Amino acid sequence: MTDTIDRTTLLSNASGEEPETLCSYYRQMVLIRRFEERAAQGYTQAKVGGYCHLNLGEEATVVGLMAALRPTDYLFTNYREHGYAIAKGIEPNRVMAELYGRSTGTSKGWGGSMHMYDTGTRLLGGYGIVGGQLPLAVGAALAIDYRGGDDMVMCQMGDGTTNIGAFHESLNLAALWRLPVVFVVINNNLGMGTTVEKASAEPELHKRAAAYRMTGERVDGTDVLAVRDAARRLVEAARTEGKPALLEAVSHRLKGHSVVDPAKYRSETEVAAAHQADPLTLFKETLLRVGAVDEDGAAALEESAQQEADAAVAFADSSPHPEVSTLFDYTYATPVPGESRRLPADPLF
Ligand SMILES: Cc1ncc(C[n+]2csc(CCOP(=O)(O)OP(=O)(O)O)c2C)c(N)n1
Ligand SMILES: [Mg+2]
Repeated sequence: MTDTIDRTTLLSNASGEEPETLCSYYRQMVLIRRFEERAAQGYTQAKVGGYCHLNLGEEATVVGLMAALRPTDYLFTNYREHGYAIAKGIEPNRVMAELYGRSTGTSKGWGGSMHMYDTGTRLLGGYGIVGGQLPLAVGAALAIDYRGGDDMVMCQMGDGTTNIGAFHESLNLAALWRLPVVFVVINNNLGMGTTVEKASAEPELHKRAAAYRMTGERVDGTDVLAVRDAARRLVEAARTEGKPALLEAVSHRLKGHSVVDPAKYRSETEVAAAHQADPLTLFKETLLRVGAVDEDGAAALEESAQQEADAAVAFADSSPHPEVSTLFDYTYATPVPGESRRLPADPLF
């Protein structure tokens, strides 16, 4: 990674904040960490199926970004979205139930880890196809522009996504039509096992915005306050002036690409550096230093976050599986003549 992170900024940013705000961000970050650990455990117990990508190490980015949005703003993400779903306001119970494939989940158990969806909180999807969310996010921004009002769209993606054709098509249209959308690249330096330097001719990803005469900024993704403030500025410009933007949050993936990836391609030094930049440790130290919380207070927040994650597991585990008869209920939004509802082993004719 080409960037150096200035640790003093987090401290000076935090000095001007209300202790309640700082504590609430810290608790959300810990909740996401504990939730993801329980999700990984559920996977090893075969309670969670399919793919499963975690936000471990990216919690400050997730919480900072979501703090910049109004509840009515729309969000599109890639498949690494459990933390976003929680920070956008979905109950952890429903997120865990979706991972467990239960009918109480955000997508009634049919979506799983990569396909959380919730109209109430305006999370319009996790997407498993790299870059699949971008054209849809631009479409949503076009709908907002067409209807009027001051909603906006945030579209999250990874660094690897910036080399997908849909990235360029989407940024071009958003800029050309002045749509209220902020694209956010989570630069964790890895697309599966490939580094940004190996994959991107311009590794400073925010600079790609220049090709579309769009604002492009880079922010330290381990600093929840810097992320929130940068996102807020860009979100408001998108909302009020129809100025789309590209924000790059430099972040760290603590574990493998997905829960089944042992990440053998990473050196010990690299993994140690990621752990040194652990946003939870950094933020807790900062909170203690500015006196927003003491050790006992921090421990109480951590304990309550652990309990909430554990409760989500209990809720998911005790929730029913969807009825097999509902398997085809959500394939199309409206009835389609001649739609096949054949189950495996059903006769063809
Ligand atoms: C169109 C497409 N190509 C390839 C894949 C396989 N794939 C899944 S995740 C991924 C890496 C994406 O990396 P990045 O955008 O940096 O996101 P991160 O996993 O780091 O959050 C790839 C290549 C896919 N899902 N979709
Ligand atoms: Mg990546």
